[in-house]
Amino acid sequence: SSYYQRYHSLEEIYYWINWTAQNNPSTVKVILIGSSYEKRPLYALKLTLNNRPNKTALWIDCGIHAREWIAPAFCLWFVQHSLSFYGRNKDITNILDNMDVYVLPVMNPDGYKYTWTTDRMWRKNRSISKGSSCIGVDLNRNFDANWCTMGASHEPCSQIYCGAFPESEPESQAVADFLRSHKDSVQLYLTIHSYSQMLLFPYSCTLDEVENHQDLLEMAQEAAQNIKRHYGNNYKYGAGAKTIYLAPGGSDDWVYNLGIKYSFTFELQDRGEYGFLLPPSHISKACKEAVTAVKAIALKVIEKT
Ligand code: 0X9
Ligand code: ZN
Repeated sequence: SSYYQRYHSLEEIYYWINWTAQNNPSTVKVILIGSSYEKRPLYALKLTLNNRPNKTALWIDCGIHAREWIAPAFCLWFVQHSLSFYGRNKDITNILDNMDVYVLPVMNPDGYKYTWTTDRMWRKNRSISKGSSCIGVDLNRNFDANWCTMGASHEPCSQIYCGAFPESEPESQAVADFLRSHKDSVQLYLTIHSYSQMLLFPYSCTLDEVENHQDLLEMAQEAAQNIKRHYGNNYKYGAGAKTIYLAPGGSDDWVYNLGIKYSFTFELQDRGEYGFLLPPSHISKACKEAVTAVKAIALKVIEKT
């Protein structure tokens, strides 16, 4: 199997980031956006395949939840796919001609490391809370979108602990800071999770519909239909709160309120057979499906803007 059909340790991913940038000096840059609670670097890659002026941008982050190993695997796959199919595949070329792409392969490096060494089912980051022996904040409850209302918990021992205050964690703060300072160029935000095969969009923090609900619904529907047609798998789609559950403090909702009106959470394979323990033999199909969805959605964003 190829490098991209395996899961990689955090050290291997850091090595891969550096290697990818070195091998593509004119198109790939490494950006240090911050560091984790345990002081590991948060590196994003910036892909610039075409230097035309006034380009918009696509942001993709992976691995906000430690145990969802298919997510970092997808970020690596997507970078590799973009670099090798630019100029050969019509859709990839069109997307990269019109957008720069930022990819953060592992948003939660401390948690990811911990799933490789100690507890495969760890979800949160690894920060210590005052007054509790329980560790970790759910980074996808730590953003400032109806923070810690119904669907999150103030209890540090909870898997959905929201943290002491919005953006209390260095990982969520780094992503929020980067997006605040790039909100004029970033038009499309994607955050990759697993599992359950869903394409979700805001809101998850309230049952209210967003102003461009119909647009987002059509984009997600087209993406799901393309996956079904090419790969036969079913993906549900819809606003988060009504499709899975109310869950405040997520990055997708916060980004939407910041003004990035195309914001999606992908929940990749599977639907529970293996769950978070998706075998490496399934990586390629899971990533191909997700690329199909990215293409459908990014092309629609380009059409609309
Ligand atoms: O609950 C989550 O954070 C995500 N599901 S997961 O099983 N990967 O943990 C769904 C996130 C949907 N978006 C928001 N809740 N904002
Ligand atoms: Zn998740």
